Amino acid sequence: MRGIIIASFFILQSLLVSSSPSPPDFNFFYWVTYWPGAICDSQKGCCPPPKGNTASDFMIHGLWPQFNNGTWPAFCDQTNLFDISKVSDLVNKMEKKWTEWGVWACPSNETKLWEHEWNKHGTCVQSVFDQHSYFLTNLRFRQKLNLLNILKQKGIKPDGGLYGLDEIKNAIKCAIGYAPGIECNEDVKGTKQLFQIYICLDNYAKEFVECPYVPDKSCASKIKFPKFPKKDSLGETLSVISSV
Ligand code: U2P
Repeated sequence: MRGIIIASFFILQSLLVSSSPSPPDFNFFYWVTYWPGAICDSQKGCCPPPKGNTASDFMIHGLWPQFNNGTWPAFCDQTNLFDISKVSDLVNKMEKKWTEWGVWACPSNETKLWEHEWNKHGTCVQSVFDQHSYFLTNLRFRQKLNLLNILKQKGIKPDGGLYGLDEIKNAIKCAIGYAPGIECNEDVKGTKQLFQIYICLDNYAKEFVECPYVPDKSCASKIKFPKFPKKDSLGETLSVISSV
C-alpha cells in the first residue's frame, strides 16, 4: 500500500511538472520602435505611406528575446508560423502603429514585417506568449509609452535639428527609469540621425529593466531628429521637382 502511495505521489508530481510552463530560456527583451522619418526622407524622394491610417509617430519594429552576451535566438519553430487569423482583432491597430517597413522605403519594398517578427522572434518566446499575446503586448507597450511625447516634453522634436544623444537617452530615462539603446542611420548628407529606440524589458515583458547589453549602434554625440514628412508637403515638393 505504501509503495502505491509513493508511486502515485511521483506520478502526480511528474504530471504537474510537465504541465507547468517552462520559464523563459532567454534573459531579457528589446522592444524596438523605429522613426519613419529616418527611412522616409523627402531629400531622397521617399514617400509617406500610401495608406491613410498610419500615425505620424514612432512605429513598432518588434519584441526581441535577447541573451545577456549580446546574442539572440531566432526562427525557433517552423511548426507555428504567423497566422493572421490569430490576430484578426488586432489588425486595425497594427496597421496604425506597426506599419510595414517597406511602405516607408522608396521604391517600396514590402517585407511583411508582422509575419517576419513572429516567425523570427515570436517563435522563440512561446514559453511566454502565443501569437495573439505577442502582438497584443507590442501594442500595449506602444500605448503605454508615448516616446514622441516624452521627447517633445524635453524640447526634442522631429524638426530636422541636431540633439545630444545623451539628451535623448536622458529624456527617456527620466520617463521610464532606464536609459534606452539608440540606433542611428545616415541621411543623404551622411549626418547621423535617430532611427531606432531599444527599450529593455524583463524576460516576461512585464517591466522596464536596465539594459544588460546595449549594442553600439553607430550614433554621433549629436544626432538629427528627421522630420516626419506630411503627405501634402511632400506632394508639393515632388510637384516642384517634377515641374523643374
Ligand atoms: O541586426 C539585424 C537584425 O537582427 C535582429 N536583432 C539585432 C540585434 C539584436 O540585438 N537582436 C536582434 O534580434 C533584428 O531582427 P529583425 O526583426 O529586424 O529581422 C535586427 O534588425
